[in-house]
Amino acid sequence: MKHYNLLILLFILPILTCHSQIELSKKGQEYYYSNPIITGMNPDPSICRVGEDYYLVTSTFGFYPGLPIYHSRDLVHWKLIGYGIDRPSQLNLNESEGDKINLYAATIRYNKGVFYIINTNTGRHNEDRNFVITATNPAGPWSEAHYIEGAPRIDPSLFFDDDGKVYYTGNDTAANPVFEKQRNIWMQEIDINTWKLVGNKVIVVDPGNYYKGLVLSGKENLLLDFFEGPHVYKKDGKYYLLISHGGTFWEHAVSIWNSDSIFGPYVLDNKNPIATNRDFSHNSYIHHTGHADMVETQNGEWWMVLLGTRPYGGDFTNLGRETCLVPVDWSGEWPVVNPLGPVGRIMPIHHRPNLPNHPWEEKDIRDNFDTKKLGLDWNFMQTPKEVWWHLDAPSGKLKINLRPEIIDKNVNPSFIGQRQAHKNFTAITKMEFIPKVENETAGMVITRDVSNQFQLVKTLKNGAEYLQLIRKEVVNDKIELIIAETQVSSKALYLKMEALEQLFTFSFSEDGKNWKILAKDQDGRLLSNALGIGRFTGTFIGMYATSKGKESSNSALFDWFEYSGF
Ligand code: 6LW
Repeated sequence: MKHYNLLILLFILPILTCHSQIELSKKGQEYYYSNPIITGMNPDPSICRVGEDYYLVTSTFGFYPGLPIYHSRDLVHWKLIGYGIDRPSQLNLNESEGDKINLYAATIRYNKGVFYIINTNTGRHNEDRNFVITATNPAGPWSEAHYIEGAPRIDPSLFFDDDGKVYYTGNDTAANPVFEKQRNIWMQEIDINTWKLVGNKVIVVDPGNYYKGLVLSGKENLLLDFFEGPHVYKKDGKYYLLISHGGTFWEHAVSIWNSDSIFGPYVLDNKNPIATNRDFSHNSYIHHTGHADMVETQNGEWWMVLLGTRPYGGDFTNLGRETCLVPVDWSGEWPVVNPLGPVGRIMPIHHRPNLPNHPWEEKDIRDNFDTKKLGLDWNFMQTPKEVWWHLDAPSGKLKINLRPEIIDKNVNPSFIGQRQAHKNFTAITKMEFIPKVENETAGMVITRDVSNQFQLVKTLKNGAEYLQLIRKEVVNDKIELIIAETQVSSKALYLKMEALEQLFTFSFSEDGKNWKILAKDQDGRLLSNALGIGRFTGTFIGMYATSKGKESSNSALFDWFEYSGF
């Protein structure tokens, strides 16, 4: 703790206050990095190393393209290079059962020139919903999905043993559960030529045994709910099993077991959990930490990536579960997380990996849509069945067709958005749109998953063009309220959303110079996971057009979109 206080004094105190991400001084960045390392909805991170390059994948649920692939050379600076799922032929995100939303936690591994991602499409009704995709270039293209029969539930992982055998590890409900939220960890050999599970399925960790007190050592602090996110590592001839537990919210934690043989028996490290912030207060800077993966650098250091959230304005996490990084000392039998202390805790800043600093070029905050393809940051909800957007290069505008779909569950609406990645941000777009009939609407939307949202949209009302701010809340029912509206006349409208943490301001301009506030101090907690909405996902902001259930030949043109945050 002494070391940590010194650090705060020297390197960050000056600029801690208003920034959503702890901003380190230039000097500070030479020695330290701040968490999260990838901001906005990026949960369940999995990582692998190839030479001096690191690749990381996160969960994306019903958003398309799915499974973003990030690249780094220093574990601190990450660049989005592509997606594992970016073709409708690979899998169909529109298959969604109830609120089960598609792509849960994935694992990325590299072996003999091939990258492997194993993942679960929870939207599929039947059993075989775990699949593998492969690629030789991590930026893609990735293969079609190879479904694995007989692989239940979620959080699949692959382990390539040095005898050439490959093992599948995942979680599953217990045949005879001892307690409600019991999830066992199972393992089975897998043939990566046929994608068939071979040999016996072995329960390698059964939390029911701890519940029944059959196994004592290290049980004290072991929250037994929801054993998930398993990964196998081999070190000094021993097999290690890293497992997350406690559920992905305030009790989230990570523990580790080891064994001399792949199928166990696995023994629990008596210092578990090895990583958790569950005893931190709810308004601590980073919380909910868990669902981890580990990597050894080319210099023999070990590091852990895991999800974490940044609650603000109370127990509210608008940004969803983000990706964090924490140092690991694995010089002994067991890995020790954040060895310099506080041990096992994930802090806002840590000292940097012993790797050459490798920042990527700054991203331009404005997208002028003068490219042939949409930028990688842009996502859709579910898999588009038809191409209803057009990048009109000559005019450098993005045209979005009005379609009957509205933003809702299991729908692919005319919404193109990107992750809200900062607590404080400004987003502006220039839109040209003339509504012809009352149900035609277009503009800007910020939405938590596909439910709670603010819509800053232009529409027709009593024959006149209006700009409206609509607050949509999905509790038991959908409550849509027009918070404010004003008549507008110009074809081109500049729309702006600003957030200072949970305080939102919505403005517009008809010339891009003179701005008028339509509504301010709007409560942003609508977009947090507080109301149990979008617990797994996060907040997206973007461009939207709809004709609300009716056919339309109309479209909206977006000249540019700007997003900047701090
Ligand atoms: C992920 C699992 C989890 O697959 O949430 O709460 C799922 N825990 O580990 C989606 O993030």
